[in-house]
Amino acid sequence: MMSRKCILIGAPVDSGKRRTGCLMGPDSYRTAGLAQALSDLGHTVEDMGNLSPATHAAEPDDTHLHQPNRTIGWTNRLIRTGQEAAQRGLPIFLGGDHALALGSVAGMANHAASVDRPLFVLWLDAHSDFHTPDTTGSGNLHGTPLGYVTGRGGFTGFPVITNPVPEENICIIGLRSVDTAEREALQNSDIRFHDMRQIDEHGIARPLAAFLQHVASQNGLLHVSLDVDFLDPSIAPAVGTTVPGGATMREGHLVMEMISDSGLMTSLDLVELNPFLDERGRTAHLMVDLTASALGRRVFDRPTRSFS
Ligand code: NNH
Ligand code: MN
Ligand code: MN
Ligand code: MN
Repeated sequence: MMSRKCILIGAPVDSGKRRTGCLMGPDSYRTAGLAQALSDLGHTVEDMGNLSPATHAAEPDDTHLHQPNRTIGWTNRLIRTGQEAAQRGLPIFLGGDHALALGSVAGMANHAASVDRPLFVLWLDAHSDFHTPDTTGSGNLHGTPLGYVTGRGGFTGFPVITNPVPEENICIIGLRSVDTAEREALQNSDIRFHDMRQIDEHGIARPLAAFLQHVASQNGLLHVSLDVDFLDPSIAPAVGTTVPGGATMREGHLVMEMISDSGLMTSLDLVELNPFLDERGRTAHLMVDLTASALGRRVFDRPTRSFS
């Protein structure tokens, strides 16, 4: 495992939905020992502390959207900070809700363009987050980042997407809650998506291995966006939008271990942790442990026996 420079970017974004608490996420990851876990693996760790949103206008009162202007402020801040950090190391965005990914992914797309490599995105989530401001029923912008970064319309007032992520560069795994408008848009898109039923039938390794192989063949950068609700709520209760039937402990770790083996990951989001809903820090600890798996933590360096 290559030694990396991990840059922790505290992004206490809490504007992406109505239930608050995700703003405590970054400090919860710190308390759960994220920096130590990474340095124990031989990585260098820099903690940039917690960011705040760029200056933004007051919220309009004539919109179905929840706090659009604060999310615009966050998006501006995260694009700039993320793009700068990506030149120096591997940014790890400590959320914060998933609205932070409007900025983190757009920033990584700009970075990828600047080094003339394609960006790929692995979206680990119960939800597809492919809404636009026009299609969202809830008005919660944490349901829109994949719509935004692929260049779908309707994001008035948001930074213009200069480097849209091609749909065929995106893979979503873990789906079990998809709104009607998203389902139709997804099915008409080139995004690769895998719901839990497919994972039950064929396992989680197969679609992931295929995607990682594809990223490698294109010499791509890989951004991983890990939503707490990818995991089953029985092991990861600290999230506002629990959906039963999620990934198990081992499925979660296997995904991260395969990402680590691939050596492809160049940036990571840890999102939707709501520490107010946690049980003695267990969800924060699990997210830290999954991050460690993605960055090289192993029981053994090599499989001790081949079963093939
Ligand atoms: N699709 C729903 C919405 O747009 C739920 C989104 N919630 C999430 N996404 N937690 O990951 O409101
Ligand atoms: Mn999400
Ligand atoms: Mn989700
Ligand atoms: Mn631990």
